[in-house]
Amino acid sequence: MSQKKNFTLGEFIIENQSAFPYSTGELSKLINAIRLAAKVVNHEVNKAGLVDIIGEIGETNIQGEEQKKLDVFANEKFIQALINREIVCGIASEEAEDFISINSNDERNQNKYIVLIDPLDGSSNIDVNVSVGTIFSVYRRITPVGTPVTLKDFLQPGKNQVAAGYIVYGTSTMLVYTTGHGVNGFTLNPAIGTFYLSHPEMQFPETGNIYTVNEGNYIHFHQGVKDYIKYCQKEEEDRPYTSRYIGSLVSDFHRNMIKGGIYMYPKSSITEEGKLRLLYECNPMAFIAEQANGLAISGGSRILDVVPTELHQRIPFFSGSRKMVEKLKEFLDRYE
Ligand code: P6P
Repeated sequence: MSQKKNFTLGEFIIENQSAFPYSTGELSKLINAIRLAAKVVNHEVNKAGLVDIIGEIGETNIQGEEQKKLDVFANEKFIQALINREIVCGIASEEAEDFISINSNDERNQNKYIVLIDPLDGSSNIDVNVSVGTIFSVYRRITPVGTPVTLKDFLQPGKNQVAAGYIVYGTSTMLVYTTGHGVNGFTLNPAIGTFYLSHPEMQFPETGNIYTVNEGNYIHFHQGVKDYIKYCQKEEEDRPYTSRYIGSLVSDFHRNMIKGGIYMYPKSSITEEGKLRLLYECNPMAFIAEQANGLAISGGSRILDVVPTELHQRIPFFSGSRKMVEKLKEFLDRYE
């Protein structure tokens, strides 16, 4: 695939679609819809502190979490962008209990894709001006085209994904995504509203010296995780590692993919299933991790092999540089 630096995202999509002559172009249209919504949300995130769109709306989402105005705004914008183009037949969102079934009247589209999205991950950081992100995951439906989607279309293992990506609204706004042929990062030039290919063929360094975990939960972790954290802190070989934790999955994952590191959100005695959601946080990040020569596991199993049972199910999540995840697994296996 052509990786010409400074390609715009639009040029990149066209160039890479031409590599698949039989493609209908719907996946390209889908990524373009994500691109548009990302610009709209970025604009709002960047002015959040200036106008009355931060803070809570006095409602809670299905996770029982205080809904932020920007959560709801971002959710509406991504869903609107996808529905308006009639290229997806279903959407599931972290912000909504049930999935949305979409019937298209546009015969030009096979209408075969479904999207799962966490529209504004880490939104508790908005009020303190720490970066947040959007995470998306794309599958082909498995029920017949032309019939309403069912829960079965959404409960597919992560290895079935056709695309996944994230937008990180940080010091600069980036869109990073994969369609199964490597990972590429695009940085937004806000002056002209264009994403440029700034990080072609992103790869996790094989190892690193950053470990990322909320150490405030240390006493609740299972012994294997505790032992690994002590291993990271021991003065030996290339250690102690550096501890870095932003509390925003997209930002922590993105930093570790560039510098090398491991992100951990383990299960614990207070969160037996972990905290992160399998379908619209762990699966898309795991697809990106593996496409960038990293790993993503949940205890003993590969995240992308897990067969989901519920739309909003949580799962322990460990992802990052291959050698660091393999070393963690050695510690976990001692207690399995
Ligand atoms: P904790 C944000 O709410 C999130 O889902 C991830 O973005 C982040 O990594 C994690 O939760 C932070 O959780 O329990 O450390 O605040």
